[in-house]
Order: sequence, then C-alpha cells, then structure tokens
Amino acid sequence: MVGPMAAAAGSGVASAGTGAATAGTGADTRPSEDKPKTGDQVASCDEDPLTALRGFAPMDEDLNKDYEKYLTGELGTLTCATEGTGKPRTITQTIFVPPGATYDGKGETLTADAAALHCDTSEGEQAEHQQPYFVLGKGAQLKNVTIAYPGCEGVHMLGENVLDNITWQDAGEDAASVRSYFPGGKITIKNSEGHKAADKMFQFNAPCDVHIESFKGSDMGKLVRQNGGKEFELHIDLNEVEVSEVISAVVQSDSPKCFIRYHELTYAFKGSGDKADRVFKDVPAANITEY
Ligand code: ADA
Ligand code: CA
Repeated sequence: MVGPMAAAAGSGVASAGTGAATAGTGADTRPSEDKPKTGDQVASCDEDPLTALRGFAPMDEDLNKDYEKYLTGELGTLTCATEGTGKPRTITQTIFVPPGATYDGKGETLTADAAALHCDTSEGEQAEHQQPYFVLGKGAQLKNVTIAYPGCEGVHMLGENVLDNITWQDAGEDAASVRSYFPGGKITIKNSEGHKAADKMFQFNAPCDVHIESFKGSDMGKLVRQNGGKEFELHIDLNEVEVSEVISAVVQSDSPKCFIRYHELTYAFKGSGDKADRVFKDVPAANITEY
C-alpha cells in the first residue's frame, strides 16, 4: 500500500502551487459564500503543516496544551495536498489541507491503512485517538472525495470550512468533527452523503454555525452531536436533509444555547414506537425553527 500512497502524495505536493493559486491572483469564480473571507490567510504546501497548524493555537492555556498534544501525539506525520488523483487509493498518512486552500479529490475513493492511521476496525469503531483522513486548516475546503471503510476519525475541521460532494461509505468514530481546541466558525457540508455511523455522524465540540444542505444519510446513532454536557453556543441549519435508520436522534445536545433551523428535513428512525422526542433530543423547543 506504500507504493500508490507515495505516488499520490508526490503529485499532491507538486500541485500545491496551482491549488493555492485559485484563491490568489487567478479569477476566483466560486460563489462569495465559498471564498475565504478577506484577511484569511491562503497558505500553500510550501509551509510545514505543523507550523501552519500552530498558527491556530488557542489562547486558553488548557486548550492550548490539548491542541499541542493533538498535533504532536494524536496526529502522525501529515501529507500536505490540495488535490487528489481521481482514482481509488490507500492513504498511510492524514492529508492536511492548508488554510484557505481547496482540496479537490476529483472523485477519488480513499481507504485508510488501518494500522498506519490507528483506525479501529472492531465493532462500532469507537476507539479514541484514531487519525482522521483529512485535517482542514481554517478556511480550507474539501470536495469530490469518497471515504471508504474504515472511517477512522473522518475529517477534522478547524473552522470556516466547506465540504462539498463528500461520501462517507462507512463512518468510523465520526464522519467529521470540530475539536474543542479548534477555532470553529461557519461549517458547510453540502451535496454529500454519509452512512453507518454507529454513534454520531457529525460532532461539534466548539462554537460553530453549521449548515448541512442537500445531505442524505442512513444508519446512524445521531446525525449531529454537540459535545455531551457542554453549554457553548451552536447553530445548526438543516436544509434538504434526508436521514433514515436513525437510532438515537437527528440532533442531540445538552446545551441551552443550541439553536436549530430546518427546511425540508426527512427522517426515519430504526425500529418501532414514537420517537418524536428524539428528533432534536434535549434541545429547548423554543430554539427550534422550521423555515
Ligand atoms: C466522544 C467523547 C467526546 C469527544 C467526542 C468526539 O463523544 O465522549 O469527549 O471526544 O467523542 O469529539 O468525537
Ligand atoms: Ca471523534
């Protein structure tokens, strides 16, 4: 598995310059909401991934320590890339997408080497400290990628990220998440699908404004989980979302500051019985708006 990975990593790095250029001098035809905001840095793979990531270290002392542990203990060596190969390949390192850059997988299907990325392949795949397929720097975008089994830690999103046309065939510990020591901010997940998340599909541990649009999912504990027992502010917008075989909830939160807006949401739970109280589990009714 090392052969294809090495070749793929090489081509990714070589293309980093062109990837970064989309947001630089070349005409940027993306809709304004998808462009990095003014003032956001658009980095390239010229910068060492750890140096780039350390640029987003939190001020809070405890979070700062956890972030450093994450960078040096949990994540292994990172491959920086801004494009994929369009073909199936196995990865042996987490892919880092620099801040403000777009990684276009061109329709590729990625499979993690379970040993290399410390992925849990036992029932439910819930071990902590698995590595993600991707770490997205702040303002980075990810598109046209299928993530196969094992799902591992899916996609780690620092904040201000867009995920477009992503398929999670069999989510691992979770499909995508924002850690407590990440900056957070607006997160858009659109034109995507996710399946087989034994626990949760999307996990948010820091304040975010989450937009999930045109998403289809099946077989999951929860579509969205706000970190248990936490009270930070989280906004969730579900627009054209269809989920089936839901076990615990569509959204679950313990926060009085979790706010949900939804439009064209379709859901079906696993098993029989009235599950009406499980759609937005433990979210204050006053915080929920259909539009
Ligand atoms: C579990 C765990 C949390 C957090 C979360 C995650 O729910 O209990 O502390 O680590 O996973 O971010 O995936
Ligand atoms: Ca996780």
